[in-house]
Amino acid sequence: MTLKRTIVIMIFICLVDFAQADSLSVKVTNASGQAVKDAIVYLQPKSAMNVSEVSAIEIEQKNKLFNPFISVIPTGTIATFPNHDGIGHHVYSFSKSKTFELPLSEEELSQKILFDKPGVVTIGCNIHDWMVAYIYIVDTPYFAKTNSTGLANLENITPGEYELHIWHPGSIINKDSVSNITIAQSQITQEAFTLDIRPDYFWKPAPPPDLEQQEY
Ligand SMILES: [Cu+2]
Repeated sequence: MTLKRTIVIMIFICLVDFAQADSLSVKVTNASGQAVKDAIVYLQPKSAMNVSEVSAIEIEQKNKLFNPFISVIPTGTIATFPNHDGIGHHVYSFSKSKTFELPLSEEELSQKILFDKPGVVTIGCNIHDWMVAYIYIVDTPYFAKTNSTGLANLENITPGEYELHIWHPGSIINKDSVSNITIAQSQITQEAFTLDIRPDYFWKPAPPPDLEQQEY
């Protein structure tokens, strides 16, 4: 069920003419004013821009959970999904940006998956329904994830016109919140966003209590 509620966006722009120039600091809170961690924050350039060099990440399977839970990566990143549990996992995604499947295995998988299309990829496990991870693929060198205080910092930004995107899997609008922003030379820009989070949103996936000790 999708509830349509307005995202309240409060923008404070603070200009400082020294220290880390050309940077953007974004604070994300929920409707109650609490910090929202693991929100994806990125600047989409309005003209083509080289994405940073190709990198690699690991999404491990440990204690019947994916770790990390939420990742943000540039297009061209390669991911591996090592299984440290010694029990079978069957990793898959049906998302538009990347569809793949790593058949049931108890081994440490070394298969490389290339993420070359922007968008959100939801990763699941066919054996353990609660196992979920999100990978957000972005076509920009400027991206970050909010920390436990709801803060994300983007640095060394080329001055210019951008779209500022904010995304969180618990967001009621279920898509990016987008606004236009100008990054000016030698300035630190600060913005604050309020995201409405679904009341039933789980902040961290967990196995059902009665299954936690079960060996399978
Ligand atoms: Cu599993």
